[in-house]
Amino acid sequence: MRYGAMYGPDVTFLGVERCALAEPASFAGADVVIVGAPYDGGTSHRPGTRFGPMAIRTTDYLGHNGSRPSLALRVDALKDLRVLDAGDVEMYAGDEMESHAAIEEAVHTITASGAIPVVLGGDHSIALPDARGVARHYGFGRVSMIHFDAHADTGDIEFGHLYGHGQPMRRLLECGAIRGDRFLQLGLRGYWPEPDTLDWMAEQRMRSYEMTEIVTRGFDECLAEASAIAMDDCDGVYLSVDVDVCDPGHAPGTGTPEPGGISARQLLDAVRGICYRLPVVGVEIVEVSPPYDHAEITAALGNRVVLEALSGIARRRKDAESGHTWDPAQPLLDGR
Ligand SMILES: [Mn+2]
Repeated sequence: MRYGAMYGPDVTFLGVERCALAEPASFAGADVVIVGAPYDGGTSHRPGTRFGPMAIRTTDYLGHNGSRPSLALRVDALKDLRVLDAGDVEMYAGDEMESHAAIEEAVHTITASGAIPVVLGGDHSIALPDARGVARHYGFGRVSMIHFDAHADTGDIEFGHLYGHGQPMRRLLECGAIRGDRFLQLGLRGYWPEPDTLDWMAEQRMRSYEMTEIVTRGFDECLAEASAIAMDDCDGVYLSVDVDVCDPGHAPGTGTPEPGGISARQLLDAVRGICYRLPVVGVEIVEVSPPYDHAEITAALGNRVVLEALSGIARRRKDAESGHTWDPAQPLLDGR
């Protein structure tokens, strides 16, 4: 079933064709299936990400016509790939266990069909069922994690429970879905978590690029190093984008803003490059909270994160067929 109009009209991402996860024939042969997870019961501070999926789907000044030709990559991801939108997974207000179970089943169903799931959050608690759903298909420990965020999201017990939006990464390691030494975090900053949590992360051999390191060494160098680690003895990469990795000036509509982040431009280039260079098997964009947004800045960024990911994947497949390779950080001047 589709969730319908509870959090907005039952429209699709920029007008792509719809499908229904209960009807396998409707998404057979899809390259990418977009699905909304309007869950914000894991939020610790400002709520509202349940309105994220609809805002990410529709915030765009161009016609919602199922076509987005990339100026930079010379692909039209929504046409070159078969991209479908399965609507929103039904969420159970106040029940994170049942809600997370429904998300995990949806993501696993998409992955098992051979398509790449692109999950529109929702708060970051959904990273646990999202990445687990992918790992159940590829094998626990076989998919690495590249995680953009201001926060490590490795808390243990927060507000008396285990499954809030500050804890999914610890739960993913504990259950074995993702290996600690293939867990790459970029953009951390601020005043959380506590030292005991940092100690636990170090014991797990997680690699976190705090903003000071990114500024000192350069974002591209950190990304290249993280990408190399991600591809060492793993079969695919799960890409988790918390929009609060960007500076609040570039992404004000989010629950736990932390000053001093990367720019929207840096995030889009990073997502594009990762999806072009690496075998990405799942993507999520989380923590877009429209009630705290201004002028749709954050929703528009979320929309473009999805498009950069899809365009990178489309260009990767096109070049794999033709044998061309190029540096997606460089302008594409020959127009191929
Ligand atoms: Mn997060």
